[in-house]
Amino acid sequence: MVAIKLQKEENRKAFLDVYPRLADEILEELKKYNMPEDAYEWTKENLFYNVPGGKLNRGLSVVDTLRILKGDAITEDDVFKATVLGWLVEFLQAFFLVSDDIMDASITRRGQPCWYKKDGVGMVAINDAFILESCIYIFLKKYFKATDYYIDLVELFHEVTFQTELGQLCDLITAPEDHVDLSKFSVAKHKFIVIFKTAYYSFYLPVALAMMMNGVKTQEAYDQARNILIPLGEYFQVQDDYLDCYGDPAFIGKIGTDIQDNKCSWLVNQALAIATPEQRQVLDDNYGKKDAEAEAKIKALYIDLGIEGIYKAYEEKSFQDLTALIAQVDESTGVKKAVFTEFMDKIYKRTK
Ligand code: GPP
Ligand code: MG
Ligand code: MG
Ligand code: MG
Repeated sequence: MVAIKLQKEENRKAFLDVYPRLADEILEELKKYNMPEDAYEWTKENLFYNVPGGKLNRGLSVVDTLRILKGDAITEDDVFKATVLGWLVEFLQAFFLVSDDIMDASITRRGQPCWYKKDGVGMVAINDAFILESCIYIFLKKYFKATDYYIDLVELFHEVTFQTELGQLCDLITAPEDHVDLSKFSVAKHKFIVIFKTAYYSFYLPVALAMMMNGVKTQEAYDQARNILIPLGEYFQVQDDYLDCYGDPAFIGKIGTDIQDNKCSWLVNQALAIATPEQRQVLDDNYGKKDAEAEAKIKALYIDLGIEGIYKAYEEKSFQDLTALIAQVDESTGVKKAVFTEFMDKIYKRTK
């Protein structure tokens, strides 16, 4: 157990050590273009402020998955390439988070002010997000153009980006700032939103990348992986919704905004399902208001409704359902059960 933990720490450190080299490679591109000094320094800060500094779950999962798939046959070059792909998932995530924080009017992220909130940044952050996205394709070309799966990687990043943007669209238009209408919410709507805005890029993408690297070509294998990773990602985003309200901002590194932002969160859907007409009135009157007092009324109602208990029960049931799904995996197609249990271990009962 201790040995496994030490190994994990070492893998994480090795992963982190590659980042400065990647950032430098982007900065070299800027030098080639003779970018003015201030734009060079700006981009340097963008790269170091927004890409590293997260939990790195998504990025590390590419390397972890490849290790499981290849076993002892894994080479140093394999680990390096998987590390690059892992960082590309982190670039994608940085592109999404910088943008999402503007759209959600968030205040902090990863324990520091959101990038757009920094003095002098503001809406330049939108273009900075685009730059982070472009980095993905610079690296894919640089490190993978010579492989027979290069186009598969490019298409996968494009497809998953599109899916995430569709999820974000539904998230946003279900939560208009100027018009609260809780009848727009439903458990089914929530499920669609979270699968698209989170599950594809956070869970399916890292595993599919490692499978492509390992030469897996059959559709059946990718379908099997997707059938487990999408519900796993759904569970992960329900945790995110829960932590938005109940997490400790000092620990999760961000201040929750879902109630004031009128979000179709898992919590409000649970509340809507069991509220009496009087409690429903409290929800209608206070949800989605940019006002701390109204937010406090919603939180008090969640306590009356026992929402935390409902969440704990959901967490248990999800664990059992996912464990059952994993048990059914047919390993002969080119996936391994351990890929999924590894993910489960990373996120089950997470508090950040
Ligand atoms: C998480 O939603 C979803 C994303 C970060 C995807 C954003 C997609 C774009 C196309 C910009 P969230 O708002 O609940 O995340 P958090 O709680 O971390 O702000
Ligand atoms: Mg959001
Ligand atoms: Mg957000
Ligand atoms: Mg959230």
